[in-house]
Amino acid sequence: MTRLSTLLTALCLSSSMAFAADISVEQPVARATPPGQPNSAAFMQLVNKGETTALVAAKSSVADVVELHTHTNDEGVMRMRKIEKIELPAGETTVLQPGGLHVMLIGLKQPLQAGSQIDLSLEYADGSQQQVEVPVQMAMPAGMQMQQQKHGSH
Ligand SMILES: [Cu+2]
Repeated sequence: MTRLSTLLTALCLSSSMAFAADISVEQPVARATPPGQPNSAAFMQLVNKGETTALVAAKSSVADVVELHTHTNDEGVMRMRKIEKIELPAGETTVLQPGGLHVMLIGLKQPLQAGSQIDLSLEYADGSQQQVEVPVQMAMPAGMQMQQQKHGSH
């Protein structure tokens, strides 16, 4: 009995270590697309309750390629660019939102319809993966409307 419980304890410890990243994904949303639009984006809040890690990759069955992107302000023009990872500092909430960090869905196999859900698999720096169901919603175009609103208020 003692040996068995020691073995079970060891198994439990090793399985919990395999899921070292402790990230809670809140308010995930993917942007609905009109027919013919090949790309979309997903947004969410990543709450890191564990140690510092990073989001290093993502995939989804609805898109050929999924990339991690950010926006940079290039002399007033917002441009997207691919980044290798999204840092997730311990104890902090990292926000992916229109006009900022986002998960880019490239080469959609079909239009994303509002009210449906897509699957998203997130991979962290320690190799652990997390499956997320992401609701599809109509959303404002990334950056552009927000930009105009900001400029209008000046
Ligand atoms: Cu993008």
